[in-house]
Amino acid sequence: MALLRRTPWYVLLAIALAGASTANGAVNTAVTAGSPPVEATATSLARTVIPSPVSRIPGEGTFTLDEHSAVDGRGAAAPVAEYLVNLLRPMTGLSLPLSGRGNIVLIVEPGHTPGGYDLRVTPDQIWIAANEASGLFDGVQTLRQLLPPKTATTTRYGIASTTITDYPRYTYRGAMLDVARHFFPVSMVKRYIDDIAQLKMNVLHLHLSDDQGWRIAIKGWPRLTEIGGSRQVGGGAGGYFTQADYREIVKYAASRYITIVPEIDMPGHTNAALASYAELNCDGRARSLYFGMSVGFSSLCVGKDVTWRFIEDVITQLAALTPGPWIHIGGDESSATSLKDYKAFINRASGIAASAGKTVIGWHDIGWATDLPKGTIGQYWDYITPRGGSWVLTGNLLKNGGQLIMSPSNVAYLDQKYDLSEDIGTEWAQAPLTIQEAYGWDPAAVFPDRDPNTILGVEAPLWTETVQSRADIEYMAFPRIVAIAEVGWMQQDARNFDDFAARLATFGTYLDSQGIGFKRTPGVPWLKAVP
Ligand code: IFG
Repeated sequence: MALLRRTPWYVLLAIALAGASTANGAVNTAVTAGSPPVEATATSLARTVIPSPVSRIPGEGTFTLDEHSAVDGRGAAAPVAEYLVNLLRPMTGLSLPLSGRGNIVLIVEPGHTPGGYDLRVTPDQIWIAANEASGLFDGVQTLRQLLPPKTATTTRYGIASTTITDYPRYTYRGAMLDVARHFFPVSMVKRYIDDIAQLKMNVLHLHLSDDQGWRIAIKGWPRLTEIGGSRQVGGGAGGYFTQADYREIVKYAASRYITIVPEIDMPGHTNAALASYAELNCDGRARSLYFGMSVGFSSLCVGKDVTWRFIEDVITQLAALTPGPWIHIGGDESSATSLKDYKAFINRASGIAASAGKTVIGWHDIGWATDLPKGTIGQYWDYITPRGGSWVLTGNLLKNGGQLIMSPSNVAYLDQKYDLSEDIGTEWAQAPLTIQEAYGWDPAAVFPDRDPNTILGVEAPLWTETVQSRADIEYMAFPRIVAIAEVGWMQQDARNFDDFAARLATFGTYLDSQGIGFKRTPGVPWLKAVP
């Protein structure tokens, strides 16, 4: 037992004497009076993990992460090894070099559960292996949660021996950030990418256009951003991504094994474009910029050729900038478009997106269309108890060989208020939306009589009509996005709220340590904020 050899007898005695464990199972070694001063070792016996792994078997002994530790990750594992050392160095203060003889070994090899990873901690080694680098990355997110928190004197970290086998329920585990109602710069999007990566989420859907803002530069259509990107809800200065900015976001997301899904919402939710180019309006008159929060009043002019030149350019350029398999064409709340025109529009726009080599996603309203590319995906946003039309619309999509991404607005919409007394948030779907409600649903039970494989995964949208800053984003997202992440990762029968709440309390300390200002919602035994 390497640890025994390296740990002086009086520290082991202190550990044995200490015995008492703190709320989250960390046994803190109290240095007994009289023994020579030693470096404090924080030893975690059963630190909790979110999402909770499929299988976790405790082992004998403890691995000590210290100045002798190094990370060995070569070939396909190398980028994850690089990420791991960059993550753990500031967390631990250790130098943690990359070395072929490291005792923290990351391997990409066949033989593991698809989409999952295997992680083993013994006194001599930490070993993480997966079929793909993305699985290894998820294993690293688990490892970071096994690490006891750093204190002023901690120079060595004890991680209890364990064997973990883990894999996700759904392959699509996403978050959506609406950068149209309020604009957020690249740096904030990158931070949100890191926020969700620790939850093993693997998709970020960016809502790039709406009535209040057009946020992505399109060559040949400069006024979309010059005018359409100039303002935002409330009338303040807006902003937009250049194509270089968008590429930077895509690249950063890919380094966290997160796929970007770009959304251009149409034919409705298009006032920003209609204010930028008069010719896109059926009456040839440019609309005024809009700073309010209403929906359903705008529509592209479906019958005009210029509209289709516009859509061709937008979709073609966005598809070329997006390495991921999906492009989102919106399709929600097109009340200002006749049903006949709406069907024709969605049929044609989805065909253009498919021709650009992408699988099309749209809000499930696109189930009205009668000629969608095979396999078009619907993002479901009605309630967890579907109302009439939703059965038909989603049924049409499934008949067309499509699947559903589940974002039921009364459990997964992160912009819903936590508390009616708070200004931030909206309340049309479910307010207050509690952590219990965000957790207590089963994506496969929304349409109970259907094949569970018709569900591609889950996604937590954050609409930003009332969300104006990084602090607002993280307050509304956390902790309810953690609930959605666990809904997307864990098997349904393995989940229960009380167990989740206990683990969430510990997770709150990670959020504190990252400066994520989350809502300490009722019903969770939150630990006191870390000073
Ligand atoms: N519904 C609208 C969003 C946004 C939302 C706010 C969808 C698909 C209400 N459409 O949700 O644009 O305004 O909660």
